[in-house]
Parts: sequence; structure tokens; C-alpha cells
Amino acid sequence: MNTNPEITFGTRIRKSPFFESTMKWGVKGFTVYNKMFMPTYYKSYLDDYLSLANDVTIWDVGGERQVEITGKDAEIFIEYITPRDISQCKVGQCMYILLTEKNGGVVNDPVLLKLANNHYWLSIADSDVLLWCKGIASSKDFDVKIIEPDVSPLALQGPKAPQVMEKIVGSWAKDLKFFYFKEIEINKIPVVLARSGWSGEAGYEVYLRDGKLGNKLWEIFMDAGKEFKIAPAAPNQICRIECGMLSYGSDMTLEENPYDLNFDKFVNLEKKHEFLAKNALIKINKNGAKKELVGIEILGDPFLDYVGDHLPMYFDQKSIGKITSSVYSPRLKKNIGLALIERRKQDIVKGYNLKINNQSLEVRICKLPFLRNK
Ligand code: THG
Repeated sequence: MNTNPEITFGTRIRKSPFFESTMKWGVKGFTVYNKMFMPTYYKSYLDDYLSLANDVTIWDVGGERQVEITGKDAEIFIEYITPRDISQCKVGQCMYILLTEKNGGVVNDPVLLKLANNHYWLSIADSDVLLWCKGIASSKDFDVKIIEPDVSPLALQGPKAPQVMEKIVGSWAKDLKFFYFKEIEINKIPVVLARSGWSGEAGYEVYLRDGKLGNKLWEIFMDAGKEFKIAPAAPNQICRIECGMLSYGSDMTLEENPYDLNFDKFVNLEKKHEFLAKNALIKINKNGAKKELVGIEILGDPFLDYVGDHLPMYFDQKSIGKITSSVYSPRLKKNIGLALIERRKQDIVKGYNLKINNQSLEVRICKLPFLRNK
């Protein structure tokens, strides 16, 4: 039996504009994200984590595709697909939003960028937002144009990221505020430069606007980052769990609504514009969510590898939910994770457990985030 199968490289799964560079710099694992190869690690999960936590790393996150919405109704269209009030979003600003379907289920959790009035990008997680948006736009007669533009994000993350960026674009990079961006050129390469990223560390995201120039952009960062010990890496499970960021497809799906995820702050039921999930979310808010997303600590020896399954979590021998992500955190020196469980009536934090390799381990519920460095 083949215990180590590989995903075949063909033309059906897309390659990002940075693909060649990632191969050159020794990528060892890929996942598939929005039907595109996306690196998961280079040296080892631990080495990559240490570079991110202590120095600076560069990530090919081209799989975070953009869905561009333009046209007369672009703003009210975005208002319609999210429960968050985006009317205060300024040109040059990002917002984290949830897209929700009619019953309140989460379709995706993109970063919204406002490039101009009635010109937005949704920088999406792994689900079919382009088709969902096109379906809604045509069924409701919105005057919008919806495309996937030639735009691919490259992330620069880690405590030394501001120094690397300063070297490339100048001192203003350090003053760019979190979740704001500027449209610029780096050595004639058109990009959108944002202060953002999925790591809990300092960092930027550089949205490349010409797929032909990906490897050139990558080398500019590698050269500038050399003196800061830059290393290629990827979205890091340890850092993002430490800082309590969720991953669509793992920690949330269409089966969860924003209240299940404790994302009340991204729902504005009173907002001015109509939105698809309004009635459903009003009802859920009134009756109370059935699930809750919690941070957990798993007692016992360090997990050396990622747990690739949603393991059931038990209380009194009864399955009360599932563990959606878990890792060993070298900084916190414990196993931490996220779980989706039946909403508790009382704040009971002890007495839970999971089963792994015929062993039962104790699980405790903890406050999120575990760690914030910014
Ligand atoms: N960057 C870009 N696109 C993306 C991601 C990204 N698309 C997919 C996925 N990641 C979307 N998920 C998130 C989750 C959290 C955040 C960003 C994208 C995030 N959260 C901040 C926090 O938790 O502190 C801020 C949230 C807030 O507004 O309060 O940054 O990483 N381009």
C-alpha cells in the first residue's frame, strides 16, 4: 500500500505567479487553495515558525484570489452580501468581513479593500465567492461587474518586516497604519501595499497586479531581506492559532453563522442597507446561537505533527463538538487549538477530553487570543 501519495501536478490546479520562486527556494509542501497550489512549508514547520516569530518571512499567498466588484451598485452589492456595515470604509482602507447566505451561514471571510468609490476587492479565503457573487448579482439585478482580476498577494510577515519594507519603499512604510493600503510601484512593478496579514506578527501584504512579474518581485524581497535573515515560509498554523485567527474550511463552514463564531462585532443588524442574511441573523441573535467557537489547551506531550482531522471533543463521555485546529506552540510550551462545541449554559472550562491514537487527553477551554504581539 502506498502510504505517502502525492497530489499530481497537472494543468487543472493553477500555479501562482510566484510558483517558480517557491520551487527554487525549496518548498516542501503545498495545499490547494481556490484551485491553486499554495505552499505550506519549506525547511520544517518549526524552522519556518521560528523565522516568522523572530525575523521575517515571505509567503506566496497567491491562492487568496481577488474578486473585483465595480459598477454603479458595487457598494450596495457588498452591503447586500455581508452583515457588516461597510459604509464607513474609506478609500485606501481594508475591512475584515463575513459573507453570509440567506440562512446566516458563512460563505467566506475575506478582507475587503476599497480602491475607489464603487471599486472593491474581496481578498477571499478558500470557497467559490466569484460564482456565488455572480449568481446573486444576476438574480437581484445589481448593476455591477464582477471579475477575478490578475492580482496575487505576497505576504511579508515577522517582526523585521517593517525594516525590510522601509529599505524597499522608504520610511513611510513604517507609518502605514494597520488595515490601510497604498497603490504604488516597486521597481516599476504595480502593486497594492497593505499593512495586514494572517500571522499576529508585524507585516505587509503586497498585491501584485501583473502576474508576469511575480518572480521579479519575489527576488526584490529576498535581496532586501537578506541582512534580516529573511526566509521563505507560508501561512503558519502555530502563529495564527496563538493569535486566534480562524481558517475558513477548518474552523468555520457554511454550517456556522457569525454568532456561532463569536463574531458579533462583524454583524450590524441595524445597518442602513438591506442584506441577504438579515432576517436569519435577527432570529439567531434573538434565540441565541447553538454553537460556540472556543480556544482550547490539550494537556499531555507536545503534538509533533499537525492533526489533520476534526477530532470529536467529549464531556461526560458525550461528544459535544469537534476540535477544528490544534498545534504545539513552542512559545507557550503547550498544545493549543480551536474547537466548535455546543454552546455552554455555564462557563465550564475543565473536564473535557479527546481521543487520539487510543489515548484520552484532557482538554481545557481558554480565552482567545492565546498571544498577541502587535
Ligand atoms: N490576507 C488577505 N486575504 C485573505 C487572508 C489574509 N483572505 C483569506 C483569509 N486570509 C481571510 N481571513 C482572515 C482572518 C483574519 C484576518 C485577515 C484575514 C485579520 N484579522 C485581524 C485580527 O484578527 O486581529 C483584524 C480583524 C479586525 O478587523 O478586527 O487580519 O490574511 N489579503
